[in-house]
Amino acid sequence: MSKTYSEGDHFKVRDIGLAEQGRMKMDWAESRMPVLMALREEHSKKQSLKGMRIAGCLHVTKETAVLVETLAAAGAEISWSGCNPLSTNDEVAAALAQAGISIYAWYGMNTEEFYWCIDKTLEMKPTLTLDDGADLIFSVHNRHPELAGTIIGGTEETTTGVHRLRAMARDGALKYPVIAVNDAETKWDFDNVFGTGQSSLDGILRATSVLLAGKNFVVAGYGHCGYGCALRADGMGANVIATEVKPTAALKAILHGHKVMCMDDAARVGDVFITATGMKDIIVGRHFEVMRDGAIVCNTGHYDCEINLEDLEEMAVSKRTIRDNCEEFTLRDGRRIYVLAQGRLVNLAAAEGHPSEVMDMSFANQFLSMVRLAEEGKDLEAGVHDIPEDQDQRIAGIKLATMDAGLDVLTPEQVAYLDDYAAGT
Ligand code: ARJ
Repeated sequence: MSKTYSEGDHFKVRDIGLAEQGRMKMDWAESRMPVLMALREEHSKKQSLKGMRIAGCLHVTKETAVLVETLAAAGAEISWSGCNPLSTNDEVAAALAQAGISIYAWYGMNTEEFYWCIDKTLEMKPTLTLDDGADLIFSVHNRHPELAGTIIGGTEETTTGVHRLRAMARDGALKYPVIAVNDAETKWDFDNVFGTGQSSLDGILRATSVLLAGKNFVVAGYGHCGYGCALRADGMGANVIATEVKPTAALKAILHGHKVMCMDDAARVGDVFITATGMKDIIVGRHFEVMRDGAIVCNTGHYDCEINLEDLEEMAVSKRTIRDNCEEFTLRDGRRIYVLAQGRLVNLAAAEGHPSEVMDMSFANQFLSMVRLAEEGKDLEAGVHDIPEDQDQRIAGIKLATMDAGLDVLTPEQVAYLDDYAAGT
């Protein structure tokens, strides 16, 4: 990989010369993100974020760029880094840098560079933080605690991050209010299901080009993300096998028409494996030991701990990159196992992440949460806060209006009927 960079006083990206291609990707995304664009129009007039300094740590994609430029249009000063070493789109990063946004992000960075980028974004002494995976909030708390005092609040995009922040809040360790964007219905019920389903299969197909019809497709974790992957793999004719630890989730998978097995059994029969659990060590040495020749293994969870690649490295006699984002490990007995995107989020590393249409709603929630924090964050207690219910309906309403759908309205009599406990049979 080329180790040259473009650097300026407000950015470090792979190649600023890619800005024009990045801008075209952003134009494409804007035309598919009507909710965020409506919010941009409204809040650029109101300047709702004037005086706010927002540090963001979230995958640098064309959709994120639309969010960034919406925050900037509303008056905020921005400093951004990516939240995964393999998810930055270098063209988009260049376009944002070209537009004057402070940004520190490039595809293929190492862990040290990852934290260097986060630290650069913190130099602005933010008033708000915006996270996906909570690495920025953790950095403030663990390495720059002196910054917490001037931070009004933050947001968190994803299940894994919200989970950890709730644990932190329970221990009394979280120093400022954080809004759980993930837990909005217009986020988890769309992004996590339909976004993950489509983009993960997109990543698998770009990295392998295999036929899915007739394959045994093992989904580890039948939460919202796993459900989305299963739904789409099933639609392409694969035989879906789910693995779970939670009885109700396992039961759902069965009633959706899938097989449920423990991983020790699924490992023997799977052709394609995807982990979507948020838990470490889902696929480990003893599973690789029994896999079929040619098995494909990938992850769509936030962190790269779900597939134990150290185990596989130890078992392999050779390794080569056979296609982009596809590494072939050959074991002692000659079996070959293919790992996609180094076990990192396959949908962002090997494809482009969720489509713009679905990120539109996730990022409308991010944007409105930033505005809420700017307006009333000082009155919110340290801890994890939910999105208000009316925000979900408002976002869904704007989205629906762009979709040629008709929506019925309850009459006053119908509204009264709902609560009428005198009316029975
Ligand atoms: C930015 C994306 C994209 C995309 O909202 C999703 C989530 O919860 C993630 C966990 O890290 C990934 C994030 N996501 C998916 N697709 N973020 N742009 N196109």
